[in-house]
Amino acid sequence: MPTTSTPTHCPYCALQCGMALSPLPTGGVEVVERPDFPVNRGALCGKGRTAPAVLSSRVRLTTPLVRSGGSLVPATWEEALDRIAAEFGRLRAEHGADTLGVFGGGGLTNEKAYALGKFARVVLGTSQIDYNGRFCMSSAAAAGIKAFGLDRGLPFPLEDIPRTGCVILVGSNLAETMPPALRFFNELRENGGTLVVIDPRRTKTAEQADLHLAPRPGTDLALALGLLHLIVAEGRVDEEYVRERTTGWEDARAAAMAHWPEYVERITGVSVPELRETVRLFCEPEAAMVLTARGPEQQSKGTDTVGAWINLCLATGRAGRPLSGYGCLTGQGNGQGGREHGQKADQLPGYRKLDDPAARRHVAEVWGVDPDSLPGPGRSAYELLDALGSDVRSLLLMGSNPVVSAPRAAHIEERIRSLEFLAVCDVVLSETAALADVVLPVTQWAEETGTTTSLEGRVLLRRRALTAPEGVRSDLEVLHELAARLGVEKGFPTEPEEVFEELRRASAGGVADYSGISYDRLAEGNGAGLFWPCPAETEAAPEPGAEARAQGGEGDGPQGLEGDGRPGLEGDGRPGLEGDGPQGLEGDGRPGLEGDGRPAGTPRLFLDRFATEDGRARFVPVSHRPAAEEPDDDYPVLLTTGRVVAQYQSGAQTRRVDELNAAAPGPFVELHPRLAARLGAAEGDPLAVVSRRGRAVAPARITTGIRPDTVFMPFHWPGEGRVNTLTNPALDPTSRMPEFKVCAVRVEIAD
Ligand SMILES: Nc1nc2c(c(=O)[nH]1)N[C@H]1C(S)=C(S)[C@@H](COP(=O)(O)OP(=O)(O)OC[C@H]3O[C@@H](n4cnc5c(=O)[nH]c(N)nc54)[C@H](O)[C@@H]3O)O[C@H]1N2
Ligand SMILES: Nc1nc2c(c(=O)[nH]1)N[C@H]1C(S)=C(S)[C@@H](COP(=O)(O)OP(=O)(O)OC[C@H]3O[C@@H](n4cnc5c(=O)[nH]c(N)nc54)[C@H](O)[C@@H]3O)O[C@H]1N2
Ligand code: SF4
Ligand SMILES: [Mo]
Repeated sequence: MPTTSTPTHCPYCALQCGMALSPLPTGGVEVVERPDFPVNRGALCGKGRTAPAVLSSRVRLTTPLVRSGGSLVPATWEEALDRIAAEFGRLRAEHGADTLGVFGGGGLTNEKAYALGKFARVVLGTSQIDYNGRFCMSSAAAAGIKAFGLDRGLPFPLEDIPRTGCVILVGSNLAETMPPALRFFNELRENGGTLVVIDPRRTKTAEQADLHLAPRPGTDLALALGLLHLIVAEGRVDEEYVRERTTGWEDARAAAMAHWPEYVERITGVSVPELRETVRLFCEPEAAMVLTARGPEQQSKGTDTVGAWINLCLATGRAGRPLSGYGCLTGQGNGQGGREHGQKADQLPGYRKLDDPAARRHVAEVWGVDPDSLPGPGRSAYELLDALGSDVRSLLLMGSNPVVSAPRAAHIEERIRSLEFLAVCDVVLSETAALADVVLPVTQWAEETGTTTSLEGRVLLRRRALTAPEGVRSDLEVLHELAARLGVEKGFPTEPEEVFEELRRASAGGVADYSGISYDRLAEGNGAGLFWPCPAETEAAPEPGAEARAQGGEGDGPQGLEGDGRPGLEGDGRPGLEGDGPQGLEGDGRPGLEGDGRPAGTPRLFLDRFATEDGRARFVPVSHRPAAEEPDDDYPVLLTTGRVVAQYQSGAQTRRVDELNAAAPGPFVELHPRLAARLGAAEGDPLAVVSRRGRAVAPARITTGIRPDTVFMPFHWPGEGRVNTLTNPALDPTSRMPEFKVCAVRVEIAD
């Protein structure tokens, strides 16, 4: 094992902050700053700083567990693996492959996500695989594909933010969810740019804003339409851009014109002068951006909502131009890569479509199987969880804790309990693992090597920095062993680099093309990574000025990407941005170039053309519609949910860290003093929040920083305070994203 410090990345969120791990004389590692990594420049939030605490075996699972006589008891690896293989084999023989479910996670490395998708299709032969990213950014992904023909969270690096003129941040509380990223927005403001934050709560992020709009939860779609209406009415449309670079404007314009500002004010609670001021801040500078996060996306109309924000960018010529664009702030550590390599219900590696015959042929060839043997698309995450115990009789779970994080969680917990067989790979005994028939203890970030793709589309190398505790094995080893037991001896290597080499080939020619990326390239220089698409020909250093040409074009790209191969490559990945990049793109020496002049993949997308067949971005005509559940006499208050800085997701990992628990010990109900007065509630009083799906209890936290018609709860805790007991699984029709961000509740003092 390394005796000096190892450069690597944080295990948690999509910012993928660089850090180094230094061995301690007493064993274990400590986190050391890595100021040379350009994104966070050494800064870390408390979760990243304390991440090594979860490595210690005190909080770890270090032996497989098998259910026996109603309880989980220690077992050998052989027993545990044999049991899983036997159960999967039996259920498949008796009931068919589609009764075997697989659920993955956006925290898994690219290698694991790839291997898991391949395992489901090739070893189990099931279509029933999906993952928690469906709960995360799937609406933004769907809207991005519709409009631009391609989904990469940010089409530009974060370093562009300080140099744009205005950023509208919709439903992101990044001061708590990605604290080191706040720097880019502070720099924006220091440079004279402005920040508009849209959030029903006056969050830490909203406090940094020049303008904070606090709409009623679930009304972002109307808000964006109202802004577009004003943009048209005030003559601020970039007609030339619309003509040359887009299609579908007339229908989108007509839809927006039906959303009068006064009507929008009534729906959203945002005043007409605030709408006008937002338009002014957004339209006056030469460049501007819209960034969305979970606020507008986790809605039953999330795809249309993001579409409306993209329309705003397109109408004003603020997409596919330097320092302008729409982006989604992806959430999980590998939330980007995790959605590209095949653990999604409808997907094959390289962001290919499972129902595309050419894509099936390409991937089947890499996998050495008959294309016809690959199953078709399966169910989306919530629908899969909802089918447990009925159509889907067993589940292999890797990288998620749905008992805490799924919507309508009491129902989902009951579905999980009704499974014939549940196998969970985890590092700790999560609330879901505790229900399993077999639990396999696996290695984590610092004990294994792998790649992740950050919210910028930057592929990074996470390196092994210490030896795993005795008794644990990697997820890749688990898949290898299970495959062998189920009759597939080859194709599931345990070395991450070997898996990556195959992933490269499987992704080649796809939308998310990693074929030009290698561990060696990722390890070079300061380890700043490579942006996809990064096709193989960029590996051999091209002549400066040469274009990174799209290769292949076998016609297997989904979403009309075929034509000339992958659009979006020309121009934005090539050296020579200097000339045409206004506003200081030059400055720091051509962004996106590695030391030796090779392009670092494609940091900036769409500068010359969008990834659609005709190269134009597509407006989508969208209209306001209410949330799936609106308040009424019985449930008169709106509930929204989200995060706090010191806990991560279902809390499976961070609730094991003393320092983080001290900072965020448990759930709470944030409410306005007026609502508190109506209930007769004082700070800290236990409140019962009741929805049509259940009841949760947590102490009151009274603040003027929230709308009086809304309460907020974080979702990091199980048990009585589990907010997902309340949430509404109404799904977006396109992305199948559940409506985590709005449902109707009644609030009472708990007795
Ligand atoms: N500390 C911490 N950091 C994390 C995570 C974590 O669990 N903890 N998780 C990571 C992951 S996977 C993700 S996806 C990201 C999420 O990052 P964010 O999207 O920033 O996180 P959230 O708190 O879910 O939601 C952001 C904001 O949306 C607001 N909101 C609620 N309803 C609405 C609405 O209807 N409209 C609008 N405009 N806003 C609304 C909430 O008040 C909240 O402040 O964070 C990542 N980083
Ligand atoms: N109410 C409400 N609910 C939400 C949200 C919300 O805003 N509001 N947000 C949603 C979003 S955006 C997300 S992303 C989900 C996240 O919620 P979950 O999917 O539950 O995510 P985590 O809590 O990160 O769960 C990851 C699990 O995998 C384990 N793990 C970590 N790394 C590895 C690994 O490498 N291998 C294996 N085998 N296991 C590993 C962890 O210990 C943990 O138990 O929650 C969703 N739920
Ligand atoms: S911001 Fe995200 S990546 Fe950075 S240290 Fe915190 S959790 Fe880790
Ligand atoms: Mo997420």
